[in-house]
Amino acid sequence: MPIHNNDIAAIFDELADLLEIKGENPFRVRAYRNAARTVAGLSRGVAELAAEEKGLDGIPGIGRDLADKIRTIVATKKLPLLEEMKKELPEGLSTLMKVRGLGPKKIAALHKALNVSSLADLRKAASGGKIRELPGFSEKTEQALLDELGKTKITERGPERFKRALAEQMVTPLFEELKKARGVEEISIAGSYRRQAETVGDVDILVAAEKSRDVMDRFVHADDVTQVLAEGDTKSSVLLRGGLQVDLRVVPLESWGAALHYFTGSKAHNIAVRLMGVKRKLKVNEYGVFRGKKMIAGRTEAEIYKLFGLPYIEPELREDRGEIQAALEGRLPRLVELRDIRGDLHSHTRATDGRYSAEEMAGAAKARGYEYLAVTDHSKRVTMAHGLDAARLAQSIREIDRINARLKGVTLLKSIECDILADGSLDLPDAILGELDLVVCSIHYNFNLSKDKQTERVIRALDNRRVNIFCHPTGRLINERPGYEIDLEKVMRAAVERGCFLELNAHPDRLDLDDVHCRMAGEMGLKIAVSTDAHSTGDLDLMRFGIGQARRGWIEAADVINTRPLAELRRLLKRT
Ligand code: DGT
Ligand code: CA
Ligand code: CA
Ligand code: ZN
Repeated sequence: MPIHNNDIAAIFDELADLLEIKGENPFRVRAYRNAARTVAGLSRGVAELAAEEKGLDGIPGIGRDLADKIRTIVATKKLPLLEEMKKELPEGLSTLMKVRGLGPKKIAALHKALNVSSLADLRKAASGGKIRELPGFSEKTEQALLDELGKTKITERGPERFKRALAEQMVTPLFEELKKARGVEEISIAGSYRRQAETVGDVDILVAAEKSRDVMDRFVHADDVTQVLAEGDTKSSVLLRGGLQVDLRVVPLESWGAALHYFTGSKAHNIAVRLMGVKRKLKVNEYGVFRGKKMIAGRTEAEIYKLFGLPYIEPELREDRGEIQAALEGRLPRLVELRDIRGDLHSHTRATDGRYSAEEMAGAAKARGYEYLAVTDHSKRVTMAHGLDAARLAQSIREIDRINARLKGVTLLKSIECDILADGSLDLPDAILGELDLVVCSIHYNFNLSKDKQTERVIRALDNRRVNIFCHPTGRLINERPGYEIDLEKVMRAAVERGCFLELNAHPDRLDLDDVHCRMAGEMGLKIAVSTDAHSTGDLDLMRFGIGQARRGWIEAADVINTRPLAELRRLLKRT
């Protein structure tokens, strides 16, 4: 079995973690982190590239040394340097990295002061009130750690829940394989995955077939399966490489709709539908809807909803958050779709930490049928990304004018991702910001202000009439770090009053805003931008994850500014 890009990325990430815990040179740490990101983001398999003579040459950020390491990993599935590091440091330390709120620096501190080197040690130290006394920790962080340990089951394999995008990468080859099986009449992924949840506990695949033999065979013998947890005629479960559990169910075709509905969930939505059935003396289960012994619906999902006098309810809405009431009253949202999107309003180029030129990014936007792409490189405060000062931004403005003059069918919008400084002022002077088509702004530093201060800081930035969009509004990274403390509702109201917008960052590590805040935005009349924060041409395809999240938040096309044609978008970007 060739090694996956993800596995290689995981090795580099773990190495970076351990080096950082050890307090090694930050540049070295960053080189491995960047390598992990690069490898994970490549569209071709690294194993395949490594087999070609010069296949690894010219991958940005992968120099000779890293290329050698990659070849070693491809050949042996191991990296000697990582194995050495693991021997040097207690094993549990890398598991601690999986705890939300703990980074390498904190882990190093806990290890040094309290000899914490496993989850069990951490739990003991936290419940014993030992952690609050350490410099850099407080009673609050100690409590947060305890909450976190209670909430998510963290295993040696990693967090219990997988980011949806990662689950997608892991399960897609298997899913494609199952589609080819003899006897498969219908096939779909169900569960939280189909509901576009940002993370999934496991992946549920549903098949309609008379004979389940071939599909079950292919399932338990698939390439990526490391363990068969259960095997039967209609029901099996496996673990994939990387630790993702996949369940497969096979049902008869006449039950397809009922089963798809049942296994799509959510459980809460199912219970609400079943209760509607009870009121009408109908039994609803995964085999169908029954009056007495007679099956009266179940071939399609729509049929089941229709039986209760409801229009079809999209999977993303099935969370028992009022969707059934809304359906009854005929006020279900018409959810935004990927094809409604006319452009992307957050992208980076080689001028800062992107991997391609503005022109190449424009070509990629055009290839996706977009009308416009905003180039939003970082501002100078973000030194790690070599952010732009006013002079370099002026240069980039002139360059984009030149590119636009020769571009056909797509327009680059001149912009900047301006850093919001700790006091809420912007990182660049108004004069240069005034020359841009739009200004997006975000927080990259000073995450630890009090909630009030953080909220004030952002609202002060929005006070600047040049600002249009506040990006990745909470700063959270899914499964990695919680967002900073901020009164988002207050920020959202301030944005409505000032005629600016919030971003739903579509990157699957962020998906920030979350579904609940998207819905809140829709309800208060705040429009959002769904943007990918692309650092490469391929990243533009991350849009679909943002759309999934927006749909979970009841968002319609009209709520999203980048569904508008350019002329209309320009009007929306004009603040009075
Ligand atoms: P996950 O895997 O934690 O991300 O979330 P789900 O929603 O995929 O949950 P999972 O895999 O345990 O089950 C798939 C679906 O099967 C779930 O969404 C609804 C349905 N289901 C599972 N257990 C029950 C149950 O006890 N009652 C009802 N009504 N439905 C259930
Ligand atoms: Ca599931
Ligand atoms: Ca499941
Ligand atoms: Zn960005």
